[in-house]
Amino acid sequence: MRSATLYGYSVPMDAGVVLRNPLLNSRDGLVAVLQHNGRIGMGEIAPLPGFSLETLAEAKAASCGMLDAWVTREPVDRAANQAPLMGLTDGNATPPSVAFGISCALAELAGQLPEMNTWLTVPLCTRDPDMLLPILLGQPGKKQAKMKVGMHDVIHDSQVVNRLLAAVPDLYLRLDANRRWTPDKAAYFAQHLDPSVIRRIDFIEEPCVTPDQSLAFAQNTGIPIAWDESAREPGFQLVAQPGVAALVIKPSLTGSLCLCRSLILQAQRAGLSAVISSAIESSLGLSQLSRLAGWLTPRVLPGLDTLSLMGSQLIRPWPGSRLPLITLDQLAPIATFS
Ligand code: OSB
Ligand code: MG
Repeated sequence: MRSATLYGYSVPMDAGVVLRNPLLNSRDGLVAVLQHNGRIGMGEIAPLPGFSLETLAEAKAASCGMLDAWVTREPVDRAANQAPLMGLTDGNATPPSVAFGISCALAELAGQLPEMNTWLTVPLCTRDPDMLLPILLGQPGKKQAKMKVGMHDVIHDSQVVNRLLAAVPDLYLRLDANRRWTPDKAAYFAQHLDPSVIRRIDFIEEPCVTPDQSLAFAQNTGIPIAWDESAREPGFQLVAQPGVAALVIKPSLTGSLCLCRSLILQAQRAGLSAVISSAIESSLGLSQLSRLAGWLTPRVLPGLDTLSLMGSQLIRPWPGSRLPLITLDQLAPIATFS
């Protein structure tokens, strides 16, 4: 017997520092809970306003359709059991957030999403870089952090980067400009970096407005770039190019585990690092992203340090977080399928 329930959640959020959208002050999403043969699988479906193309209402409708189809389909044969990794959840009609969440739930049911979890993430330096220092000292292995740039003037940004890299001589930085810079501004930023710290910038995500401008920036400055927004645009082709170091993959904006896995493999084959990253999921989604990263990108730390932007955790706690936990029985069921 298969059964499924779809729940809704809403958690207060202050993501202004990451999303550059101070008006978005709650994170709203869905949780799909699948049950079969005494096993349970969960997935989070949370379109991110400003990034996802689907709305929450569209995600809800698509989720209901998929859960209904799942419970009424003939009991599992071997092929159906492999559904999450066969990509049955992707398709033009399935929004990425839904494909990701339902494939996670199916993978948990089928025991295909490894439980082993390191909970490691690259810390996100949001407001005060000095707050990062104690976290970095506690990091095992390579010290690394991520910093948003492009919100202040480029002189300010370059000074913060110089200061941080000078203060911690074994620190490596990922930067993210979210396409904020014109080629001139990007060049100006690079000119104001201390030449001795440049080799400790692992990459900068999307420095310029267009991919061609970002490629030219990498080639002119020697600072490697990573694709994030560009990789989700229609027609994007993942190829090895000089100056391109990494592909950032946000599964909630991309699609099923199967699709994410094939992108990760493509990136790795092209010699790029594949970096699993948060689309500001709750602690439930983040813990699954962490498991996914430990499984498929074990040598690259994911970018999952967004839980502190939220007012609570959801269903599964993240170790060390002091935020209150909303449990499953506190959520409102939206629809039940059996
Ligand atoms: O641009 O990478 C982004 C979160 C939500 C939407 C977009 C982005 C982000 C992050 C997540 O920066 C944090 C990370 O990648 O480490
Ligand atoms: Mg980015």
